[in-house]
Amino acid sequence: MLSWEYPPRIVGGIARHVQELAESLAAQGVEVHVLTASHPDAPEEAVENGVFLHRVGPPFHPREDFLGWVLALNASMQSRGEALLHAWLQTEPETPVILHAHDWLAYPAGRALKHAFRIPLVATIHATEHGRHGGLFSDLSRTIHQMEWELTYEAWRVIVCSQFMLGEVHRLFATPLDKIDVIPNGIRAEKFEFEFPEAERWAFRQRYAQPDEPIVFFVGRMVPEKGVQVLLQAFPIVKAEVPKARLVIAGGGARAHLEGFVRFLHLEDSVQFLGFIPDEELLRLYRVVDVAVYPSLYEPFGIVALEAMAVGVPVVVSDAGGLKEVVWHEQTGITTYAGNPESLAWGILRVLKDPESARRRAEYAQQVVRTEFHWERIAQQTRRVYQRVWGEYLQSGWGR
Ligand code: NHF
Repeated sequence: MLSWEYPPRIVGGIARHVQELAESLAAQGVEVHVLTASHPDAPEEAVENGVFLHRVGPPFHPREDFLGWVLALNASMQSRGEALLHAWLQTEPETPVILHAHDWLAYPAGRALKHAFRIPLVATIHATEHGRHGGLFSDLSRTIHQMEWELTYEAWRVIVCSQFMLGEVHRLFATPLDKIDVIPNGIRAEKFEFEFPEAERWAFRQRYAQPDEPIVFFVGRMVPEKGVQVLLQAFPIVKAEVPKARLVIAGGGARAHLEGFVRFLHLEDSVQFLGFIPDEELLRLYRVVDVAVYPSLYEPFGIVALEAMAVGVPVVVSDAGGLKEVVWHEQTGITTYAGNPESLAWGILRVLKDPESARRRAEYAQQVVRTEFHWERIAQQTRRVYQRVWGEYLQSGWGR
């Protein structure tokens, strides 16, 4: 597998996806090697929970030359990949080997290794540049779009995480529908089931709010498509009916403009930005908040909604992209109109003003997460894709 992020390097959902998929595949007997970017706090070569990790290349990406860094990372992934493949193909030439690239950020290395060793490449498209920006408005975006298209073209099969993404990839890249497999993302619900005694829980909650103040929670990157600005616009409407509500916003990225907007709204006393938070704090936060809100304008899937659902926190989401496949309106949560603060405020107030129905939906959501979105099943579906690809590859005459 090739991925630009893998814990402890976490930028967005891909890191979680690749780690949990890789570990679940390993638990099912697949030997998984992940080529990924190096990180100052992680070993370059390691076996973590059954997964072989090879962290290579420059650890930091300069803001002004992201593409240059991606290409440098890919050159490093390619050379480490070459060394691994040479060794395996010499010692075990009969063992099936599949390359699996996650998003355009791993495309150059994936393509190079595919052609050098004549082994099949599978691609997961987690999101598209066109979707993220609502179009292609810069040379960088056009370059990324081109690389995404090439990745879908070079891949033997393409995996996407929602029906929404199936449509988007087909529409943007003309990928044949029968070349795409839809496999949802999952969540490891167990990670939320740790000991958190009542007294400790209240003390922790006190850092963010008083006991009688309901906490509205958001976690995500501070980029326009995740919709924090819509949530800030909705919050005065929420406060008009529930004056004690507090908003806690976690996630990395530049936020000076959002803080300025909070001051403009005179909400400084009830909105708190935490910035990027480690998992330890995130998991605890989920255990103390009253509602989790994901108001994305574009969302291929939305693993964060699964996180809240796994813990039993009521969710209010927008109906963008895959989110409405993850959260079933009125059954496992509330979906609202994307980009519409009134609609979002309505959803949040529905939870805050009727906690009993919210609790019922959250309980059902907890069950659904455990049956529909668990990694064991997703890893099995992924293995089926690998098996199909390997079978077709052997028949194809293209191989080694
Ligand atoms: O969950 C992992 C993630 C998705 O919606 C998410 C996104 C990028 O934006 O598949 O990839």
